[in-house]
Amino acid sequence: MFRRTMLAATLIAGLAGTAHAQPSGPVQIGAIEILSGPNAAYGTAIKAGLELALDEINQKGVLGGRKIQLTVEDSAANKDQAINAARKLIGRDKVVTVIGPTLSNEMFAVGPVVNDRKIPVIGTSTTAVGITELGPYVFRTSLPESDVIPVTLAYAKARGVKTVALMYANDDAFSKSGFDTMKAAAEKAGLTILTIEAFSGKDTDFSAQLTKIKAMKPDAVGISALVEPVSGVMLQARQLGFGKETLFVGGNGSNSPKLGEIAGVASDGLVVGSPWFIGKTDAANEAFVKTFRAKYSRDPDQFAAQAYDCMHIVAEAVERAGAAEPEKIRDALLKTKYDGVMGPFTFTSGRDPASAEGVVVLSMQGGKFGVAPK
Ligand code: 1QQ
Repeated sequence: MFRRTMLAATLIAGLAGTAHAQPSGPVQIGAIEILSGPNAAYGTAIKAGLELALDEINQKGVLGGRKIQLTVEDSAANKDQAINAARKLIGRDKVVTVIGPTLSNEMFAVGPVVNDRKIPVIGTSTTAVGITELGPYVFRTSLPESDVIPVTLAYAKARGVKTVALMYANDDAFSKSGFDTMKAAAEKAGLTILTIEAFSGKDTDFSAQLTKIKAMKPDAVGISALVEPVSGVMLQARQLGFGKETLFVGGNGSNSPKLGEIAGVASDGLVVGSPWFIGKTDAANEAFVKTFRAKYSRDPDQFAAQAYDCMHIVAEAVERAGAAEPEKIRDALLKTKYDGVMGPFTFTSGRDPASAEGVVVLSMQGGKFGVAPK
């Protein structure tokens, strides 16, 4: 009995070891991103960043000239669709690494599935608490909100903010986790929380919450939500007469040019902490912005920049792994030392970004992000 179990275990281990090794041909990498629906701006930016990096990588190739083939699947921000995409990428394309998915909400569904197959899965934009705890194959290159929000709130405090109202979408993992982080960071910074108002990410009417908040006259309003509801909140806040006396504080969901596209100057003054901004003057970033503009005739955003670095990080890991094998790529990823457009990058042993330095506070000015005034 014991022997038979051992034999079965060995067979299974053997299969698991060889099923995804790719000894020749293009190295298959998969990505799961939101390319349709209301959150498509995030995934579209990420796809653009990945593909720009891929152009550069494939000029030389990896592992002695093999190309990387990237297959990008649309999740439409839907958990089931994201899981199906992962199964397709693993079963059909035999990918050795998965990049994405876009939302923490999706990663909580997809991470365990890919992790069970012992294939590295790397979020470039997942910022909730608990992402990398999903398993030893789950990585992220995005700074968690818990590293960024305290910097944004310190900025608010320096601007004289003492009281704050918090608003959040209670139906996706990122928005809820970002809110928990905002609340804890506000308390730690000694700010007084006047009220907490929840809404659904699908809501379009925030007037009840905003009317209540306005009467309390908070110095700041913190909003943890994805970009569509944040845009809706900003548009309605202006209609209800919120002016410059109130500082609006967003999170990673707000850090998209989509905010300006939807809300225009109504979003002016909203601040976000960001690990990247377009005006970074180092040579790597200037080259990235230039080539991105040349390829796509538009500006990159934070999501594109993070994805661009992540694709390079994965390609380098494949190279150092010496083989297109998930297990070896995982080990190589852990030893990453990459100098990219986000700055110097290494992983913690827990597979999160090691350094939270370089967070800049941005604010909306004329419907676009710039460095926030002191
Ligand atoms: C998350 C996020 C989103 C804003 C990414 C688009 O940070 O889901 O974790």
